[in-house]
Amino acid sequence: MPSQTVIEGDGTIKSFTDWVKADGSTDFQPENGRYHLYGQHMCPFSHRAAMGRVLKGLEDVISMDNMDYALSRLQGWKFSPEKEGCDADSVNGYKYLKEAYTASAKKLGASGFSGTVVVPTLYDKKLRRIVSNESADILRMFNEEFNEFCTNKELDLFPKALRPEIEEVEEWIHMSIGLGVYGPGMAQNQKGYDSAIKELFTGLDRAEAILSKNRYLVGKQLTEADVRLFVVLIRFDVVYYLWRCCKRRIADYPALWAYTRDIYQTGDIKSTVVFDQIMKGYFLSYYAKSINLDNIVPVLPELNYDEAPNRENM
Ligand SMILES: N[C@@H](CCC(=O)N[C@@H](CS)C(=O)NCC(=O)O)C(=O)O
Repeated sequence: MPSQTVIEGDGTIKSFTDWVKADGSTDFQPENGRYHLYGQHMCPFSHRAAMGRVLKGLEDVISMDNMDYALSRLQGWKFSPEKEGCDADSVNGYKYLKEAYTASAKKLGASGFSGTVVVPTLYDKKLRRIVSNESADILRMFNEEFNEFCTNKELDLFPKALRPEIEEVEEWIHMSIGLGVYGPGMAQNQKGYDSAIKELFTGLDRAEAILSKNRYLVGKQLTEADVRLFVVLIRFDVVYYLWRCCKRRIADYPALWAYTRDIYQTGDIKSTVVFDQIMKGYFLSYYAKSINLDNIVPVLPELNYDEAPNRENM
């Protein structure tokens, strides 16, 4: 079957956009042990995939390696098994993730890869190529396509009846919060900073209003919209707040704070939140270079994510 990954006019590939499908409509059948996730705990997008994997009970079905947290501008993501909590490439033995991208592009007949090498990356060990490097798609594949093998079939993060509403909520959350948290830190002048802060906190106030009346963003159940908001909220007070998003902490919003703890304490989600790597990742990667020239990782703020959320009856 033809690959959905596009070879651009210049002969290169910019992103991998294939899908694992249980209905046999693509070359990528769900199989136990066939797929591998390259991720990094610092990254909120990678965290979406890691949460999907754990929530659906796919830890034994889809293997995973955690990259070095210190993302380098020149080399990109690398494997540093000598660092605590970081893995070697258990599939290909590569040193850099870009090697998997180049080899996969060549395998597809392209001259090379010209996009950004990102985490998360979903890799097929059987066809020896990348399937997808888009977290939103990987989360949906984990949710829907591996039900034959996962331990939590019943959980549906993207139920048909709620799809339009989920997509609508995700759109504004992505723009004003998911991307919005980078605006204040990256602003280059006061005017840009002021408008970035306004957009971000308007989004957070909107989420607070919804979550003060509802346990979850959409319907009465956990959906992918919650996954996508949670990965930002759990990083907010320990990273983004320190990156000039300092009007208010999540811990100062009653509903957002309780909601963050509620999701943190759901299933095994806690195991996907590695604060040490989140802090190191943000403060030692090239992202931080403009505001943290000295490679100092600040202390983890004292916040009790294990405190009871008391939201079960909402
Ligand atoms: N659209 C991608 C974005 C993923 C992404 O931007 N990941 C960042 C880390 S948080 C990355 O790998 N950046 C690599 C770089 O900037 O060199 C997705 O959602 O999967």
